[in-house]
Amino acid sequence: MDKKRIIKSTCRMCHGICGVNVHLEGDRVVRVTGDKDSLTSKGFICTKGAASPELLYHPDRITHPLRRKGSKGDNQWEKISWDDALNEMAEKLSRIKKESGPEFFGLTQGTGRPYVDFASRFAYAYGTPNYTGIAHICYLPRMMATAFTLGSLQIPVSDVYGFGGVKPACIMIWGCNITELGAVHGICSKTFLTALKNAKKVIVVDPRKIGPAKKADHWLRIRPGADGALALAMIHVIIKENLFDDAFVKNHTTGFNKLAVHVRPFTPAWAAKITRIKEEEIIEAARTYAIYSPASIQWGNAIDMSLSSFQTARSLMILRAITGNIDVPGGDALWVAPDNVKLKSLYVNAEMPGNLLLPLHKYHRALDGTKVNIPLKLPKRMLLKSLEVIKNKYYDRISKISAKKGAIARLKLLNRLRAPKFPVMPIVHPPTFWRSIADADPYRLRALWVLGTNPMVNMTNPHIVEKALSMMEYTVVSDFFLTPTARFADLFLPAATWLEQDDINNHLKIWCVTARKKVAQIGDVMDDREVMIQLAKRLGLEKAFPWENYQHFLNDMLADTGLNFEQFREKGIITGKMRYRKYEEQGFPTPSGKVEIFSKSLKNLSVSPLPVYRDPLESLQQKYDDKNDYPLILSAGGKIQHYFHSEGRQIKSLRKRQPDPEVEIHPSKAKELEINDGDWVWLETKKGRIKMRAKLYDGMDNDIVNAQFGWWFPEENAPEYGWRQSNVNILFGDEEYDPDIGSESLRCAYCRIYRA
Ligand SMILES: Nc1nc2c(c(=O)[nH]1)N[C@H]1C(S)=C(S)[C@@H](COP(=O)(O)OP(=O)(O)OC[C@H]3O[C@@H](n4cnc5c(=O)[nH]c(N)nc54)[C@H](O)[C@@H]3O)O[C@H]1N2
Ligand SMILES: Nc1nc2c(c(=O)[nH]1)N[C@H]1C(S)=C(S)[C@@H](COP(=O)(O)OP(=O)(O)OC[C@H]3O[C@@H](n4cnc5c(=O)[nH]c(N)nc54)[C@H](O)[C@@H]3O)O[C@H]1N2
Ligand code: SF4
Ligand SMILES: [Mo]
Repeated sequence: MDKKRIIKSTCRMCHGICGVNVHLEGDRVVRVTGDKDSLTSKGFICTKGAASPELLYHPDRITHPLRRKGSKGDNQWEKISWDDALNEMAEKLSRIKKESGPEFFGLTQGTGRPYVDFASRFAYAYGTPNYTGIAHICYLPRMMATAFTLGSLQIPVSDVYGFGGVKPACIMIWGCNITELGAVHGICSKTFLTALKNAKKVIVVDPRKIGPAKKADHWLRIRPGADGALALAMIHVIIKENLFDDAFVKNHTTGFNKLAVHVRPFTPAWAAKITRIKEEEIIEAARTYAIYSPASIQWGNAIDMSLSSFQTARSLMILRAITGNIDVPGGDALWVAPDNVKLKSLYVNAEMPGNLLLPLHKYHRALDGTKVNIPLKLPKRMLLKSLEVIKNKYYDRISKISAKKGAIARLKLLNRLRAPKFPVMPIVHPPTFWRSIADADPYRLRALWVLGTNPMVNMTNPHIVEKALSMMEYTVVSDFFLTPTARFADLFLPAATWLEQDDINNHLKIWCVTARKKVAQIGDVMDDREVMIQLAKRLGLEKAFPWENYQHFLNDMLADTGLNFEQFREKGIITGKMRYRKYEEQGFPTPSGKVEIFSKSLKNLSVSPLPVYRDPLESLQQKYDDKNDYPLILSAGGKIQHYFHSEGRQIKSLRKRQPDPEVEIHPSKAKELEINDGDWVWLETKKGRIKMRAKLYDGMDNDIVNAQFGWWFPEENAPEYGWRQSNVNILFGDEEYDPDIGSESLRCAYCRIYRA
């Protein structure tokens, strides 16, 4: 019989926070279970994590590089070697750089996956500003709000571990479904649930009666898209009733008096009309949040998808600040990363994303810059010279003093160079990126690397994505499977899954790094980071990728710990030394050294320096003169428990749990429309319609429908894989965007629904 072994590792079927035991029989991974000894997850494992071996051994996985045969999009391939694949790609990229300039290459990625530390670094080192992803609707609005308020790219996180001996007395869950999803942005749901049980007061802000809402002290059943109004009204109440933390406000914030005047009109009565939450409930919840201390806000992705994503996130940061909850035990923690591991998190290690590798004058050519076609006006030499000075200063500051100050400084600088449409968007705006390829405006990219993302399903306006992909001269896709996106590749690079990776797992989990261990190798798959290191050699980018191979990179990251990767694997975890109230000694890394309630930096970018609210329904109403034809409010997204985004539909155990795409509809509305539970229905907006299964759900208002996102059907015919049938993003075309950061209102749109 094959020898049985258990290897401890870190799961990566989502953002990766759970410690797991990988069970092997001989060389075969037979099971993955939760690790009771894990400090982050205490034995938890979700269905996705447990399905990891199914992903590893899936028969549809592509395990060798493929080159397109036949015409683009036909899904006809020939197997080639890695050497051929990398040589071809390097040759192509070198040629394009020489003929047209590096900006004619673009790179797009998905949410944080293991490759995340390398992707932007690769693009910037190559010399293109055209790096993008999905961040405008995921995390970035909250991250940039943190940058402009605390001066830091490090987002405060609910102190669920209670390292300071105190856990939150009050937890406000805002647009976040962590208890169902398994893990959200670096917190495991089990750890969160323990903290939740411990809290004296729980507030839930969600249009749906999610698990914790059932027992919450306040369930604020908010109308979708109205979060910004509620947040402002809560600030109003807390200031009016003198419930703020006087000492913290006095000593550690700027602009409080301006805020107090600014929020006067944002009364609970004003917000009640917009949010559908009773005035009294708003007041009571604000009191609870302010009085029960320490309090923390567990915020979620719903905030990132409105027409005031950035501003709402600013309001929530301000709520945290004026109640004195930032960086205190049991409040909203700012983790201390292990200080001797070079690779902490890209959010605290500003070197890793490689922003500084891009020559400044190249920013000028970004696809979403309004200046792109205008020649630099100042004598070019002079301008570039002064920019070099700023850049050097900036380099220095960013690496030596703090990544945080650098973030704002960088953005301001980029704004001067790029004049982007969305002033607080630090990378190319994704919808504009795709539109620009389709329209060749301001110019058409010649080569594109789609690295671990499926934009045909996760992007709004997917018809434009399709058009863009079909027009590209040369597209490389890195993935595990052939997807509706990969179909358009000229070159397909098969990626390693987490069971095939060694890693210093760092993503977001910044009070520790944990080990991930390679236990298998299927076919010729390769870690995306090894791919980039090997490509860098061929492209002369060794300065940015100075490692012989990926193993050397890992050892380099650990060099100051006294451990090599093997030893780290044995140890399993390196933790930072948690300290709270760091601001008392070092202030906040903002220009003023304080929490910037009023932000001059924003004012300089022509962004409201105090938080405001924009109602998506108001602007939608102007466009819908036939509003009666689309009488329901659509929340289009929300993550699915058993899948990570558009992944996993080919994994049997997961598909069994969630076989069909679902749209939730209130039973009374369903009755009115003669829809039964489980019926196939058409869900339609002005932009298109899709088919989903109706799921009757009474935990929300009767004019709201809530649709899943991420659907395509790997079992259906290639090359389309049914991507048009149930893809919720078909319902969104050219949208109105949040003017600050470019997000779409995906949680609040008008729709109608009827039996198919
Ligand atoms: N299982 C699983 N886990 C995941 C992921 C996954 O795909 N699957 N994805 C990961 C990623 S990248 C992300 S971004 C996170 C996202 O995870 P979360 O931050 O939890 O966000 P969502 O699940 O998108 O939505 C959270 C909640 O928002 C509510 N909601 C809908 N509209 C509104 C609104 O207008 N206002 C408010 N306040 N609430 C609203 C929904 O009812 C839902 O309960 O999850 C991560 N974890
Ligand atoms: N309407 C609507 N749209 C949304 C959302 C919503 O709520 N509503 N949510 C948004 C959010 S929050 C996010 S984060 C995005 C998600 O967008 P993405 O993060 O891009 O997720 P996927 O669409 O699943 O595409 C990821 C692809 O990468 C592959 N993959 C997985 N891991 C690796 C790896 O390590 N290496 C490589 N090379 N490939 C890998 C998978 O097989 C899959 O095909 O979608 C966004 N789009
Ligand atoms: S929550 Fe994420 S990290 Fe944890 S077991 Fe599930 S997929 Fe793995
Ligand atoms: Mo996300």
